Amino acid sequence: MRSLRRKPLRSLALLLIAVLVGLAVPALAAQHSRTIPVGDFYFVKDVNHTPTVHVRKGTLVKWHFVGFETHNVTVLHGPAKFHSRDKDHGFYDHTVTKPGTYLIECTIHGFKMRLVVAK
Ligand SMILES: [Cu+2]
Repeated sequence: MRSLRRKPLRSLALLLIAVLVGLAVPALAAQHSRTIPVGDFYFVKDVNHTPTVHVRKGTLVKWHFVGFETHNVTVLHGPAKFHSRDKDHGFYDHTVTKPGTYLIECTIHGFKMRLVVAK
């Protein structure tokens, strides 16, 4: 029967699709990410100026709470508003989708950083 003889081809096609999906999933997982420390009492590193971090649009930004005190990540000015909860450990993750310059503050202590998102 013709239909029986076609089935191996169908299996081959399904196998091919499975292989292509298998290749595509790791590519999605390879989204750009950038980790930014949140310490006592600074973003990025303990310096006497407001640090600036440059990333591309679509980057997953991971603020890592490395201090002993409780802090937060809050956009004061920028193309989009987002903020974390008050945290003393772990991460706050946010994917930046709108290009521009964000001024970010820990509203508990007042230290700041700039995040520049390129197109
Ligand atoms: Cu703080």
